[in-house]
Amino acid sequence: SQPAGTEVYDVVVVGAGFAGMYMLHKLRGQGLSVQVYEQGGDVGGTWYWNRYPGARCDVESMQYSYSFSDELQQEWNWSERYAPQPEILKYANHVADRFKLRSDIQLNTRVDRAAFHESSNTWSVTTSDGKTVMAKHVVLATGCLSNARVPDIKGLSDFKGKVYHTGNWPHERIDFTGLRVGIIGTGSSAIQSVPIIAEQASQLTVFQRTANFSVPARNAALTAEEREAFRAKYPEIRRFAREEARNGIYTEMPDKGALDEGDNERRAKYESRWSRGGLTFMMAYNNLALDKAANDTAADFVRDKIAEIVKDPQTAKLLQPDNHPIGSKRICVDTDYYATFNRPNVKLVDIRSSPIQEILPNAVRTADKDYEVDALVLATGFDAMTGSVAKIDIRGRNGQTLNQKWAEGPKTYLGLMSAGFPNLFIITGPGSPSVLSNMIVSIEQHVDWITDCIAHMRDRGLDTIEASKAAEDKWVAHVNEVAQGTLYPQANSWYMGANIPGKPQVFMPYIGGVGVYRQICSDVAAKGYEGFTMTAAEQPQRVA
Ligand code: NA7
Repeated sequence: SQPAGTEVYDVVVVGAGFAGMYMLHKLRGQGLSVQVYEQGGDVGGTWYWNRYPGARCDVESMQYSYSFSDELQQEWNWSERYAPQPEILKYANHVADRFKLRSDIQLNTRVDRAAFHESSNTWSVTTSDGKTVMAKHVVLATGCLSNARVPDIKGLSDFKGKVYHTGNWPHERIDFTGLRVGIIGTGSSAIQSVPIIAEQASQLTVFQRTANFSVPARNAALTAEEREAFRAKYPEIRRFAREEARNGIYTEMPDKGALDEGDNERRAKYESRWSRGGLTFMMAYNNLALDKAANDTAADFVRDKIAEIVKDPQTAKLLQPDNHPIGSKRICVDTDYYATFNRPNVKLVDIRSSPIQEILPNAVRTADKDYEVDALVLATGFDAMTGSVAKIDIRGRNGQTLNQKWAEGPKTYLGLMSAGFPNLFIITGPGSPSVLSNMIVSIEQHVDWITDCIAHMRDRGLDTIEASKAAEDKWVAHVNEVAQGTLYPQANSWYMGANIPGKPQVFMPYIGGVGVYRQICSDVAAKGYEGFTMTAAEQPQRVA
């Protein structure tokens, strides 16, 4: 029972990024009552928070966009091959307006708690404004890279200049003109922002623990003709991205392994991918993620490129990754990252050999030297895939919390549900392709699946759906087994939880490919939601 006046919804959705917005749109289309809570001051999720200089998506915009509305994809004009963050945020806002989503989204509201009540088979959801509502289903659309991680470095709070985290950037334009800036971290966010900050700062010091592989974006304005050509092919492009591509991106699929070709042919192929630019560099051959010797050929090619671009041999050497296969950490896509180290005002500091010991009020102290800085940028990443879910106190059957259940690593069936937590869905959760894919393709697939599942339940008067423990165990083992067959576990990456001290080291995303995964999910549904347990309502009824 609930206090009189408690609002009751069919579904509460947590988050109004690309996942939450589409989830709302689809569920409303089924006539369901839906309430979305969003912590940010507006829609857009990742693109609302990540406003650092140079922020862009590294999947091309014509593909990193919704496919559910043909009118939308035919009408929206992306300005560049990789649209900048403000444009992606504008697109998110356009979608919110176009599909009249805002009326069901409560902004500036964090979900703090969600508890399943076994007596009524409903969830109570408590928000930061102190309210509690009830819902039949809860959907976590909380994002995979949304819990920005500030490292625990001694003295950080005593730093007297400004400290910025790339994943939680202020809304006003930050101008580093005339300042000595230090940036910690060299992942995608740093690699995008370093060239821009270097143009403003009087001095930029880049603190690198692990060198990353990056390929040129070759970003450029899109012409009207290019957009039209793309749009004309959209049916095939979207079909391919969903069904055939491993990572949800339309590109030619390689039919050869890297060692099947001679040195000259191979070099020419890498050159052609390099000059075309972008993430699909890794699609030059079909075994780069599987075979170390094959992978070495691609890694050597990029290391050679770094040596060609960067003039100071010592800096070039430090920038050449030497401790993980290319692609086993998220490959980066850049505009002039390596060349930026040829600027006289940019310095690379190797903190692997000489770690940061503390932050002084005006400097970064490493084991062998102090580097004076006026402002600090933390490009130190996220508590990926589970971090935002872990911040919510989620209680399932018997009062068990999701954090207790996931103490040794996330456990899900298909990345969609976790046993013991009925009617709770996760979009792009751990155990699904998620961050190894074009996120919007994966988001749309999950949202469609969840919508169909809820419709199936309503049609049959079903009250709960829950992953069975046996199906979940089998899926977790499968996700792990597929990962072990690749080179991915050879890197200390955030895919493995390795960037968070104390986090269990488990390979979180499903690497079997977007198309394969979609087929598995569809088959499960076609077989009456195999691996899930469903219970009937005593008196089939709608909640709201
Ligand atoms: P990433 O890829 O997690 O990069 C974080 C970087 O920060 C990485 O170079 C880390 O080095 C470094 N780091 C993290 N903590 C520390 C400490 N304590 N000291 C020094 N260096 C540190 O995050 P991004 O935001 O760049 O990108 C995230 C994803 O967003 C990206 O892959 C795209 O999918 C979009 P490490 O490698 O751990 O040695």
